[in-house]
Amino acid sequence: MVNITINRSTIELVEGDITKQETGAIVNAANPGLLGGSGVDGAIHKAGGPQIQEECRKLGGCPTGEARITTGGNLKARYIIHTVGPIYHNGKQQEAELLSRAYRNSLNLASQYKLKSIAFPSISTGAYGYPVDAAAKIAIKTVMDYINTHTDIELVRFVLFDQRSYQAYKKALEELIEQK
Ligand code: AR6
Repeated sequence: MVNITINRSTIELVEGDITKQETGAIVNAANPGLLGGSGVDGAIHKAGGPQIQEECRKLGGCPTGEARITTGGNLKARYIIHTVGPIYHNGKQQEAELLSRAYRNSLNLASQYKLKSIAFPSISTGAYGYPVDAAAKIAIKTVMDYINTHTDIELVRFVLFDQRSYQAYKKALEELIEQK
């Protein structure tokens, strides 16, 4: 586990399962239909129960880079923020901007709901194929920029599912801190 405080907020990196988090919200790496899928999306719907799918159905989808919110169902987290990262093609289809927007819009929603803590998975780096080293830099940089200008969210935790992803985020965090 790594953590660092910037401005009034802590960024934390842990290796683990996002469905077990007790943060105010956990973020789901969803698809534009919001009707469930594999990976972290499948795990969240499975652990949260069928009512999440019911709430998602009423939302009518979510464009790439945007975010929507539902309750946490049976999860410990009070809310689930569903965001849609980009599918990685060649890096020239605005993937970086769309990935950054997915993080930023999720943080904005957490602020709107007055949440003090939020947990993110590594958006887009599974089925959507975003190279994890590049994605980690964008994720951490976007969160750093946000907490430098907003003080309401006290804890932003990245929950990385495997050692490879954890190491990529740790490296990105260390490099971005050095540049400050
Ligand atoms: N906790 C934390 N991270 C997890 C968990 C978990 N329980 N399970 C998987 N991961 P992915 P994407 C990691 O494919 O690339 C879905 O079908 C996983 O190891 O879940 O944004 C959606 O419906 C990887 O590091 O999301 C979309 O269609 C990371 O989460 C599509 O996949 C993201 O992998 C979204 O693809």
